[in-house]
Amino acid sequence: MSAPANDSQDYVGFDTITQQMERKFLKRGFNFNVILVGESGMGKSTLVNSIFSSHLVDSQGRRTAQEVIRKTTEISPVTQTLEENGVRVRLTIIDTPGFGDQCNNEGCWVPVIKYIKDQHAAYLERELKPQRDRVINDTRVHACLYFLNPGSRGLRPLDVEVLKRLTEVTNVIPVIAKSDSMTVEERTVFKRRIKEELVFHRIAVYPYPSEEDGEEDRLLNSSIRDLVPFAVVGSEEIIDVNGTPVRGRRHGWGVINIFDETHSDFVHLRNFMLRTHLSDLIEVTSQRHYEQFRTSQLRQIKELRAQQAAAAASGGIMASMPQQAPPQVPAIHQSMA
Ligand SMILES: Nc1nc2c(ncn2[C@@H]2O[C@H](COP(=O)(O)OP(=O)(O)OP(=O)(O)O)[C@@H](O)[C@H]2O)c(=O)[nH]1
Ligand SMILES: [Mg+2]
Repeated sequence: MSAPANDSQDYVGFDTITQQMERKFLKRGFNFNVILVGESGMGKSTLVNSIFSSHLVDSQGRRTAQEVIRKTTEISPVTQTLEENGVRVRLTIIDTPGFGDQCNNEGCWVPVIKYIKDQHAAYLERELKPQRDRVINDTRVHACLYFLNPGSRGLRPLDVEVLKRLTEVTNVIPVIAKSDSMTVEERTVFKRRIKEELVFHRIAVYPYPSEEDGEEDRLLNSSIRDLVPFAVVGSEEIIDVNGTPVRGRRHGWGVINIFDETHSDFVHLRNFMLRTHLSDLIEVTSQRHYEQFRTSQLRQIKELRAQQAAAAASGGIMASMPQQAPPQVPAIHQSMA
């Protein structure tokens, strides 16, 4: 620990708490878990690899002609530890198979919601163990990137169904997939329509308004809400543009630089997720989504225990009456997708 800035007798030293916390945090690292939801081929894997500048998950996009085309076929979490300036993040990307690809998409969201609730349940179980682990491995989903099809006119009925359910259990960040397929005007109209439809269907996407927010946070969050849904373009390819390497996509008419703010909202999305709201995404998961799950689970257990106690008590009074089996307290977790 570095020496206190002020060594006088009157200096108490509790202002070093931030340094103390930082050291602990650096030693421990942290988990960040992101789920990708959207139709097959919408560029989910490519975008997340672009955001983290690493090839974390397989994308259909081939980086060499020899590579085979891959397609995500099951919910597959991939964890990797990334390090930047001494800070370690255990990043888990949960890639989900294409959504809405079937003729009948009824219930196609069930496995995704189940996965998210399973992680809450696993955390609660570890938290309630008589001998808890000092640090609970956090597999709870902190953010969901929801990919909207740029070819649709707005939210489709399936999007509404899925978004309603997803926003109840996690922080949803909607993005317009492959936005390079739209003109600037189309993108503006599409964004406006999505915003209106989210309000109409009462779908609350992240970031949520909070009374704790100061003026600065309010301004930042309002500028982010203006951008939602983020019009993104992803690429794992480095293209040479007049001798300058550019991460982008080559079209017949030119090259899209994914980092260029006039071409897409990619940089805004990445800054928002990683530079300004990373800690808030984790905190809100714990304080809002997990807390709701925890409260409802513990309430259910309490009610069942009360029923058991009542059954036991009435068993004493009505000893002569035929006995019914007492209700069982369930193991935590019902996947109520
Ligand atoms: N035009 C355009 N194409 C993209 C973009 N992002 C990815 N692609 C291409 O779209 C195809 C599918 O990309 P993936 O990232 O594998 O899509 P996915 O959503 O992960 O697909 P599944 O895993 O099958 O669900 C590849 O050929 C990518 O190169 C984008 O922003 N714009
Ligand atoms: Mg994929």
